[in-house]
Amino acid sequence: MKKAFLRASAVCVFVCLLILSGCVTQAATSSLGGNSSAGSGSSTDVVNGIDCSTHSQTFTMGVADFGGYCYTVAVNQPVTFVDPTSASATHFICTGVQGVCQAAAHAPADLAAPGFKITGNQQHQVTFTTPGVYHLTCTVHPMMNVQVVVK
Ligand SMILES: [Cu+2]
Repeated sequence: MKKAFLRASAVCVFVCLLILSGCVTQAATSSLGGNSSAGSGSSTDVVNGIDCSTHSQTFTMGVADFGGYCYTVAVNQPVTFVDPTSASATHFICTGVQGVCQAAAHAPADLAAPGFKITGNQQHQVTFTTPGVYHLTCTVHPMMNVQVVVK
């Protein structure tokens, strides 16, 4: 009798876990769900209230790209960061917001604190290997922020 009860509750726990893991998977998918229709060429590719429909594998330092915009990049394809204009500027680019580095799961190692250094007329490439939404900032210029959707 007691054994049967234990077995029944074990089955219940198993079923509950199955249901729960289904919920978690669904939540993780829906957090990126806004992008899933982008393949159709729709221009309503909005993530966190920012239009991310522009695809770019090149990011220019400064307001041009780091002025709070959002870009979509391809997974496993190098993203090039360049500063072609401000010869004397130095930037440290990391995952985070408003000049503060924050660890981001699955982000390229170069983007971990303190970030990679880039100066005028230099280039630096990083490759995102995991789809998701990443926030990048510059620790030298807290106003430099850009959102990257990798897919
Ligand atoms: Cu900067």
